[in-house]
Amino acid sequence: MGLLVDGVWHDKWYDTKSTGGKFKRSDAKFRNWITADGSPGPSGTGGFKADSGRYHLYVSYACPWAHRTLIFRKLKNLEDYISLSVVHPDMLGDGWTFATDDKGATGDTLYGLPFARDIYLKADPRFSGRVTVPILWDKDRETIVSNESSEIIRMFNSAFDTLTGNTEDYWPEELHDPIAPVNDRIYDTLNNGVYKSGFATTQAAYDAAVVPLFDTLEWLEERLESNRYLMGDTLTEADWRLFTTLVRFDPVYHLHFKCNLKRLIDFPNLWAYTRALYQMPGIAETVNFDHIIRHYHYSHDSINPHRIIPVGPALDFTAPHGRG
Ligand SMILES: N[C@@H](CCC(=O)N[C@@H](CS)C(=O)NCC(=O)O)C(=O)O
Repeated sequence: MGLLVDGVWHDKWYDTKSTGGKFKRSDAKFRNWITADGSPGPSGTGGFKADSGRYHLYVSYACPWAHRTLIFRKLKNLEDYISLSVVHPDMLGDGWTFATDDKGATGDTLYGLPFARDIYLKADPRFSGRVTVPILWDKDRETIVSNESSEIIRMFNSAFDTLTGNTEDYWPEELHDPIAPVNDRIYDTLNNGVYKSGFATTQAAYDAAVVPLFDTLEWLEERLESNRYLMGDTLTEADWRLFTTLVRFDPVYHLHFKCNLKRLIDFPNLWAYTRALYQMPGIAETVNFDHIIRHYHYSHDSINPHRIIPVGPALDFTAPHGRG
């Protein structure tokens, strides 16, 4: 685990000293958008036109943020249009690597480079910041289009529609307003909340994260009692953003990140909803529990110094969900 400063790699854990024990996630630095015609998106510069074979996605199967982009690549039939590399699940002193000695880790199928940081350095030899996945790469301009998952999924949602003919819309115009506060609460208290809980280095920072986290789970449990999806009958990006955290909850966050007031399976609606999403066509193929469980327990030696990988829990994501 580390970061680049002026193009030089430093093997350093997150700094929580300056924040009273709190984990603070830094903002993604590459914020351009692929658009249908190459015009600029909401941020960054233009010139990234949707095209077949031009873009490459670097992901970790373990990472919930990268997982969102894998799901959208699948849902929007982009697999033949956007190529893929998968990093090794172990993220140690060199950060994410392209080692291939683990099933599912593909190596850097584009350039054969050893480390994910080399992709950042190829885009900007003086890059400063964390080397995170997902990375959306432009093979033509040899640069990073974006390393922000919430924006990558919106590009995937619509930019390639005329090429693929897939016009399914997970961010429909009329739901932009209602989706925003739901995304915000889920991001802050749950998607990022599990990390704030798990990476806290003081009791106060942990308490401040874990209490709102379970409040949000209770709120969602109630919402899903009378709603099939977060926005009622329409399946949206809000559901997929939630799903990648829920699917990791019992295998990782409950034990490793100390989010243990309850398990996901103790919330009947949330658990059935998670199974319903898992069972949608193609989704199970994007979920790699071996990488998920291995990555967290093996990589975070300040939390799990002996790197023992827990045996469970035994969960059946394929059990009937009964949600229509
Ligand atoms: N804002 C980014 C966050 C991505 C992120 O933090 N990914 C984690 C993996 S789950 C990572 O690569 N961490 C490496 C690090 O922080 O050094 C996004 O949503 O795309």
